[in-house]
Amino acid sequence: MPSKKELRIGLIGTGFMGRTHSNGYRRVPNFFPDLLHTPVLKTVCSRNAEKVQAFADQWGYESIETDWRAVIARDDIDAIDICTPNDMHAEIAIAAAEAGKMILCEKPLARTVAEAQRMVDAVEKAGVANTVWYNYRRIPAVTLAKQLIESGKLGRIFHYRANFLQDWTISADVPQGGTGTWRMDVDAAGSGVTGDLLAHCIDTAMWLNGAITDVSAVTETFVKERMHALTGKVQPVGIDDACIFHCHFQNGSLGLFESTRYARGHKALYTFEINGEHASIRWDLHDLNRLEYFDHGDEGIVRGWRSIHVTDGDQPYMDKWWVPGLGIGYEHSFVHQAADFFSSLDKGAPCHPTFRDALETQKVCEAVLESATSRSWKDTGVDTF
Ligand code: SOE
Repeated sequence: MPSKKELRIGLIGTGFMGRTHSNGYRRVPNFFPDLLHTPVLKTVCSRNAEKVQAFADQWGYESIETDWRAVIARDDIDAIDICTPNDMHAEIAIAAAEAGKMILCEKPLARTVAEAQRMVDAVEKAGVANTVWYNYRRIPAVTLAKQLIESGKLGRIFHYRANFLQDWTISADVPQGGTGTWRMDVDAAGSGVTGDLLAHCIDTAMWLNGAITDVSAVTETFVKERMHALTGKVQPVGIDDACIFHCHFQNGSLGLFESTRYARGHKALYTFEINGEHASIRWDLHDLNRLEYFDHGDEGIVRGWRSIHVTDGDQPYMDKWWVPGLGIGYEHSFVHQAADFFSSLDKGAPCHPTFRDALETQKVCEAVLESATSRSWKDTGVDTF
């Protein structure tokens, strides 16, 4: 058995995503024992020393830092994992690339295409491994959808439809900015639901169905002013609370996307449906182990939607987990992403989505926002994915 290669990780940011990534790293050696690379949780960084120490104790990091620059300067760190608010992604990633570190960056890659482009230039110039945590690709049922499409079972694709619905910002008392609510602050986040939620839908859509070439969008900001947690003042809200767009894919199919944080009753409902000439598929995050599949080739009397419980060892990732019939959850998508990153290092191959892939998603997000502002169709500039 060849000896393991340690990948010493420096995690920057200890919020929700810091926890999902840490859990991902911790599970990989248990469930993906054949990988040559193995994570070592070397250090974790956040501004508050007491809080970051508690995080390090809880998740098993060997040390703490309170300045991200110190993490990048350390010789005993191989990979930087960026889990900060979006406004820090570019600065940290570019500094990490210049220091020769590998980078795993939480989505969206950046606030703007210009920032994302600088990040791509930096990692490609430095030649460092890089990936972006668009985790939903790694849910086995979603990966199975990719396999079905690639096998040609759907035939020509006509329609791609996706929703990502939440309801946590309906109250006008939710502040903008600060810990926990930075997603509401346009300076920290770059945009609202477009960059936060539709970016997931766009990444999955282009992975499954190819490039989105042009878009027409509407956005709305329902609550126009909110208290800013950092200044204590009521300030205009700069993010999009809801966004609906339709689009063309390069393969000739039509897309329809909706996201909002004002869909009362929906906490995190991500769904998509794809209609092809021979078959259709649909998926729902609330029932994430299932892929719904309709095959027009089935014999007429039994033709109908079948519900595939994606828990069999022949199905993507499932040979790593329990026994057929026993499902897995949201957190496993991050375990899979971490494992795929280590596997790509074992093979010397890129781990998709790379920064360059995520730049293309960023281009679509930016075209969506520009289309909504200008009330006109916009080309995305994406021609391959
Ligand atoms: C927002 O509420 C959020 O946490 C996103 O930031 C995540 O990317 C998404 O997966 C769930 O919702």
